[in-house]
Amino acid sequence: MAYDSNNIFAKILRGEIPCTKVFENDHVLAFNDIAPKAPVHVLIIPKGAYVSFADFSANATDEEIVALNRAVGEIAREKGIDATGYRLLANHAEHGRQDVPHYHVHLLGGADLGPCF
Ligand code: D5M
Repeated sequence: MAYDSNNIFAKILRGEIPCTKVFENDHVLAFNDIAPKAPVHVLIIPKGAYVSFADFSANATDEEIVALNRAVGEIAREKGIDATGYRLLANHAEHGRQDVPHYHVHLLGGADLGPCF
């Protein structure tokens, strides 16, 4: 699937749509989900144009992959959910019900999320 530069997260990265930013560095932006499913619901995205986990894991540089993973851990610590726990989720394509075609990790926590399956 080709990257669509008009997707919502691309617009957020270009500053065309506002977001509630919680973290940013050279490779990563993180912001609150607009429809939170938990007291903490942050979306962590690479700044590079990657459609999905499949695209990111195959084509991102090692530096980008490390940066995104380190950001997830750092944000969890900053949000104070490291000790109590959290859930990471990345939806991929049709069966994963991915809505926004720019790779993102959902970080959910701040309450008992219940069983995943
Ligand atoms: O999840 C896409 C997620 O993106 C979903 O939880 C809503 C969120 N979303 C959509 N638009 C926005 C804006 N403008 N700001 C913040 N969050 C947003 P998916 O994994 O693709 O199904």
